[in-house]
Amino acid sequence: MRIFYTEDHKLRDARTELFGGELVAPFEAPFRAEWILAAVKEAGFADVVAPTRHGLETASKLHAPDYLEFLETAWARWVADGYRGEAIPTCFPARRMRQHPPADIDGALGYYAFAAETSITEGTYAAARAAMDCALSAAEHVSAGASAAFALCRPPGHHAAIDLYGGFSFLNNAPRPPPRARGLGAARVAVLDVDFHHGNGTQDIFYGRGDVYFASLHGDPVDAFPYFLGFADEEGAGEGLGSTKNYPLPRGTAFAAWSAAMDDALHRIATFGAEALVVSLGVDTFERDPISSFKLKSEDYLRMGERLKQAGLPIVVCMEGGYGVPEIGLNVANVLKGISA
Ligand code: Q9C
Ligand code: ZN
Repeated sequence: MRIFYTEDHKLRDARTELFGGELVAPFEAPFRAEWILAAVKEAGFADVVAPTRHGLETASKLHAPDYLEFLETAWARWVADGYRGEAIPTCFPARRMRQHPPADIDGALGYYAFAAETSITEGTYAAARAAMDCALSAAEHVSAGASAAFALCRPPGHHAAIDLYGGFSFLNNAPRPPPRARGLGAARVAVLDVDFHHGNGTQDIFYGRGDVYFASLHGDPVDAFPYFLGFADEEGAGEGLGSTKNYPLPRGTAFAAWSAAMDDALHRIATFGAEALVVSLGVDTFERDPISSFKLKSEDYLRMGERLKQAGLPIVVCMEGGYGVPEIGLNVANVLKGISA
């Protein structure tokens, strides 16, 4: 399985994350991609290539133009206003307030953020573009006939919505239907999001579309980030009605219950008639993940990969979350091994 990776992910190296009332060293940091790359190489995946640089054509179909312009210019605007720390929003257009982007960068941050933990820094936009390049290149590789590809995306993308960032995500990396499939016209693609957190961004982008099925297994938003989306009664809207499926799961969920939910999701994806599968792979479902509460074990990720392979579809795996512990590398390698078996 080919792996798409670029050192440009290191351009995303924030000093601060707002956590527990303190500015701490971010959980989403460069060591993650380095550990994952080392582990997949160790596991025998030697075909590691740099992504092709892409323009904003695909991003423009997923995100609003004003949002893309905001991301590209936010850091320069923040510095120009004389702020000395990293860019963190402080004021949000909450209930009964006006939804419009202010000219002031401090206000614009709040308008485009749905969460405040994620600082914007000098290299953030360039790194997010590079992550998107990995996802696009992996999708193109699968379109050219490969049965699977792994985009080692960093920063992650599944929380990035049409015009919102947060949850360590800026540009959505997940929804990259292989152009071959799109070219068929009747193309149907499924995104299966197995990160511990609900993929609110991906859901938002495809909520009204009937040609993309979105299924997410995640910590129940009653007690897990992103708190305000990912409930079982969200099923899509308009042409997309019935094309969104959420599996909110309780704290402490282990592989037996988790994999039963994944089986249900894959059956629905088969019924939907998907021709390609995009997997938003977070390994923050691991039992020792520092910010999550599921109980998956390293060997469970092998079973996960084997079950994904059984779907019998071309697979684009995009890296999302998974934090803190060395096992993130092994866990990702095990998923890839299962898919390749
Ligand atoms: N007390 C991804 O895994 N902070 N993003 C949660 C919990 C944000 C996770 C705080 C977690 C974002 C891609
Ligand atoms: Zn996550």
